[in-house]
Amino acid sequence: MSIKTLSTTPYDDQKPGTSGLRKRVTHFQQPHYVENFIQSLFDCLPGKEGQTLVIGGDGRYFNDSVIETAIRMAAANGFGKVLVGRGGILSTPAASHIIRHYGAFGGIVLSASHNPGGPDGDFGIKYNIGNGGPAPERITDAVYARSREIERYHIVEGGTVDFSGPGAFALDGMAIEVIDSIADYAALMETLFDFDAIRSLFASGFTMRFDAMHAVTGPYAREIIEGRLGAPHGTVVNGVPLPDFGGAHPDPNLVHAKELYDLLMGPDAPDFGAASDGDGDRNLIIGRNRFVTPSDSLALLAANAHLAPGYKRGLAGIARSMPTSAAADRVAEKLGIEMHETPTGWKYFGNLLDAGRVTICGEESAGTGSDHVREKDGLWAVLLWLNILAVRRQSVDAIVREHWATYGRNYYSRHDYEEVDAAAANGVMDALRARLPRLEVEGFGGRAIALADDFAYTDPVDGSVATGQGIRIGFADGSRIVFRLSGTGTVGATLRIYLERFEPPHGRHDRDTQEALADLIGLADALSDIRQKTGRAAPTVIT
Ligand code: G16
Repeated sequence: MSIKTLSTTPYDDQKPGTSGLRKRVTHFQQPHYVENFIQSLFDCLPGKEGQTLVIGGDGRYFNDSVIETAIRMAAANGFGKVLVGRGGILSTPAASHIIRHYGAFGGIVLSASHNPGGPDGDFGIKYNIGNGGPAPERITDAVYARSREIERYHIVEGGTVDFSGPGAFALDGMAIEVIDSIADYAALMETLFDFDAIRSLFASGFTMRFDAMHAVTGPYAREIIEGRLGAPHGTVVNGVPLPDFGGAHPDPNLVHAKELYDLLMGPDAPDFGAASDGDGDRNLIIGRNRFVTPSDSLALLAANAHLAPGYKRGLAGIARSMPTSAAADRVAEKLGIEMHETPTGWKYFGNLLDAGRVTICGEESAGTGSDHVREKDGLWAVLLWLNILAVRRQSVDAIVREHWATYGRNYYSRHDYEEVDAAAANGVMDALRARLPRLEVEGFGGRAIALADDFAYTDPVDGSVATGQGIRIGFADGSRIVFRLSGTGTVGATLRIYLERFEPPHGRHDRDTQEALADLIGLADALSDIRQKTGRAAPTVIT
């Protein structure tokens, strides 16, 4: 066993996106691609010597191999200890909790989230800092810069690295502890939610289906929902994590979780349906005959959080990503608490959470979470919903309708054009950007435009600035269209169009969403000329 320093040549495409470096597995399998990125990261972490690093991933294809490489490189780069998930598995929120709970220096989380897995699927590497949250841009920018000049990496060769079962061992002087994160995570959930109340809800005959989509949440959901909360065996389906997610796309939306959606809309619907994604940080919430949009879910959770013991003292504030609907803003206004609008990416919530300025955060991309960790947390959202249902003893549909009657309804939808030619997608954005200065003056399609800009954000805690975060076009009546390029795709570009229209408390809340947004959809098409510029007749995914 010895530390080797091996020479390498840089790649020029290791720029982390919205959430770490995501590429096809085959891309990561290029010679030294993984080693280059991990060494670039370690080179940008002063003070790591002797510290503890958490390593784990969502169990997708290539997870084991990269975990072994990361452990060998951590030992060669002077870390004192590695905490690794049993079998290499840690959900993203559990990894965040483990980093915080054990006071680790940081963590490497291997996941491409909701993207498909398998030899031809996607892979990803992300670094989380000591607060448990995704590394801020100053770190990811430094890693990218380093990756463009790297010439060598350090690795321990020889010795055995076996993280298949619990235990502790050492590699060239670095301690390695294989941990089972499920118990730690479940214990944290017990501090936040009224498990007795939820147990009585299930005991009263309440029915649920949780679709773990053959992804990382399965074992956590089985332990908590079926084990500790007493839901009948079989409540959690697709609960065994598979390296290729059973060939499916572990994205809990209406397209990829269609079976769950159909069940909840059908004659044999359980009371409550939920799903989580590849690495367990996203969630989908569907009541019997009622899909809850992620933006509405954020607002509803914020308005009802006080019903759960962990939040009974109220919320310090709420934060949402810019493209998320303004439904939560109305709740913050009523509660008289701070509301923050940040760029897309959970990393932008970190400072606000650390500073105690917000308690709950959420994004339209099916992510909600709180200050209990520094990542979004799929199972947390499901448990908060269950806690609310256990206290209110109303259906999801009734709770949603009551919310709209109080706050009004933000009709909301996202239209995605996936795997579009990158030049064409950039062309759409550039043309829109060029029109911005005229739009506020001239309006469009006979509509007055109140706001037309490319979203920029100044972090109120550390003053850091993020620009170019998406084109916002706000109409005088409160409607809004946002155009943005995704930062998580791995092939070509994904263009997202976010559409939102506000219907006041006493307005019509029972319209079909696409129909209620039809005029905005037409305006978005006309403004962007997207069909002609991309050659696409329609969006790939509508959520
Ligand atoms: C990641 C980020 C989220 C972001 C989402 C969508 O989620 O953590 O904050 O909202 O991507 O990003 P984009 O619109 O750029 O594709 P995940 O679940 O993929 O890690």
